[in-house]
Formats: sequence, C-alpha cells, structure tokens
Amino acid sequence: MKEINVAVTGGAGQIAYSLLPRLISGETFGPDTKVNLRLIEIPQVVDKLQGTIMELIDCGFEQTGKLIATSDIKEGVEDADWILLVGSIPRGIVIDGKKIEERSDLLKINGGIFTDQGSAIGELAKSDAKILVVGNPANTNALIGMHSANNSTQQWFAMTALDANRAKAQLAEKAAVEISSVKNMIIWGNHSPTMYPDPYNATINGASAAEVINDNLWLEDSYLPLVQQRGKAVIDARGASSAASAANAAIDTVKAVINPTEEGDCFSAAVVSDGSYGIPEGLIFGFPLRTNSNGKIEIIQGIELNEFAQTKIKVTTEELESEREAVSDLIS
Ligand code: NAX
Repeated sequence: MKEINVAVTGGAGQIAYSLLPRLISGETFGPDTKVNLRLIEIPQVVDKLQGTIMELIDCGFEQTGKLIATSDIKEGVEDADWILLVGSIPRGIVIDGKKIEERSDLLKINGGIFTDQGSAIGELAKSDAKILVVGNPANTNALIGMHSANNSTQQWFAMTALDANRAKAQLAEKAAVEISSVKNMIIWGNHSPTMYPDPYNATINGASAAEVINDNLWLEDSYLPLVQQRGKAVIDARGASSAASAANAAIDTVKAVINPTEEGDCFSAAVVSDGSYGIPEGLIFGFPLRTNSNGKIEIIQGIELNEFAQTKIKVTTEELESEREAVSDLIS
C-alpha cells in the first residue's frame, strides 16, 4: 500500500471526532493508501487524544497507519502530505479576564496560532503539501498561515464546502429534485455571513437553478440568508456548532482536490486570488475551482456575474479586505 502522512489540529474537538475515522478508513484517500495520522492539540488537552487513538484502532480499518498525538506542531507536520487546520480559539472564550467577542480580537488571537503553524508547515511539510483551514475565521487564518509558510509549492485552502453543501441542499429541496441533480455550486468570498452562494450559476439537471426555481424574490430574500445563517441556525437548535456536516465538508474538499472534477461541475473552496474576477490579489477568496486530470487546481474562468452577484461579491470582498487590514502586522 502507498503511505501518506496527514496532520489534524484540534484533534480532540467535535469536528475532529467525526472527521478522523473517515480519514483512515480508505474512504478519503482510497482503499490502497495507508494513512499515518498525527493528531495535534494544545498541551492541556493532548492526553485526551490517547482515548481517541484507542477508538481509531478499535475501528479496525486496514488503511490505518501509525497514529500519534502531539502538542508539538513541528512533530505533527513533518513530512505531511495533508494538513487539516481545524483547531482554533472560538468566539466567546475568556482570555486574561476578557471575553473575546470582537472579530478583530478573534482574528489577532488566531493569527498568533496560524503564524506558528504556518512557519512549521512551510519549513517541514512536504513541498507539495495541501493545507485545508477549517478553523474560523478560516479565510484570514489561511492568509496568515500561507504568508508564514512562505512556500510557494504548497497549496492553501480555506473551507467553504459546508456552505456549498448547504446551498445545494436548499436548492434541491425548493425544486423538489435529488441533491445529485444540483451542480456547479459556487460560494464566492468569505466563509462568513457575507458569502455569496450563487444560485444563478448553479445548475439543476443542467439548467440554471434560478431559472428552474423561477422565483427571484425567494432566491434573493430567503435563500441567501438561509444559507448564510445556516451555521447559526444549527447552533441555536443543537446548542453546539456544526460538526458532522463540517467534517463531511472537509472530506469532500480533500476528495475534490485529489480527484479530477467532472465536466460541467466545479468545487468550492477559498484559495489565494490571482486577480480573477477583479478580486484583489492575495486575498483568500471563495472561487469556483476544478481539479484537472494532471492534478492541477484551477480557478474556473468566464463565469457570468449579474448585477446582483456583483453587489454581493463586493460586500464579501470588502469584508475580507478589512480582515486583511486587521492582521496586516502578521502578514507583512
Ligand atoms: P472545538 O472547540 O470542539 O474543537 C477545537 C479544538 O481545537 C479544541 O480541542 C482545542 O483544544 C483545539 N485547539 C485550539 N487551539 C489549538 C492549537 N493552537 N493547536 C491545536 N489544537 C488547537 O471546535 P470544533 O467544533 O471542532 O470547530 C473547530 C473550528 O471549526 C472552529 O473554529 C469553528 O468555528 C470552525 N468551523 C468552521 C467551519 C467551516 O465551514 N469553515 C464550519 C464548522 C465550524 O464552525
């Protein structure tokens, strides 16, 4: 069997609990790949990972390689092929007596984590490593990590696949079709309530989803907020943030990156902007992506953006620019 090394931060968190078995079961990297898994946690929590490792062993998957738990990011990411940065400090945590509520404070605190993790990845992970940032604020954490890594052959992504899956599911429900009929779902911009899930370029059985649904009022006034606020709705109902669906979206992203994209479809993730669609270069921005047959990831060009789309994309771009400004000292 081929062997790969996969590192996951936030290994004791709730997303990781759903994610880890699926990384070592053959489902994600294929039945012929043995996965060596490094679970990375903060020192206060790292011992708990021994229990997780026992459970992973007890799953009995033949694709399971060496399992380790560590609080040392360098040990975790050395020679890693894939790094899933799931761990981050949540909003509402109390640090030095102060409750962290402001997005700018959250950006700075997580920024500190992602500079260290980024430089370890840049120095020690494989030269063709792929890095998926799940921990929020995901786009700007990825921006900081990528700058600190300073390794142009590695590739950074921030996760918007959960938003895309949510966006597809709502279109399928409204149109009363199977979810597999919905393709080409693009999440433009930030993984935040300013994201733009694009119903005009999404397709249902090959036709524009907006035309099939034929109800622009619903699309613009109900559908958009429904998708943008879905994370909050899950928290309100469950008393905890999305975990199984977030883990599933991380698996979907890895599979989308390592397998060629079907003709007429795309996948959603945020990557560094090369100026496509007028998005300022260097921002980590949600674009329509495809993986070519040679494994190269490309931003799909030539997607038409109507006036409504342009207004929404402007808002999410401005938010990402202000996040970049808030962490400018970490990326200069
Ligand atoms: P949990 O709080 O259950 O777990 C996070 C874990 O990360 C904790 O065990 C913590 O000890 C660990 N951690 C913190 N700092 C670390 C560091 N420096 N190194 C290693 N581990 C560290 O959160 P969970 O529900 O698993 O969510 C994880 C992150 O995903 C959060 O930031 C959350 O906001 C984000 N999400 C992102 C989504 C997306 O679509 N991009 C959707 C789901 C989720 O909200």
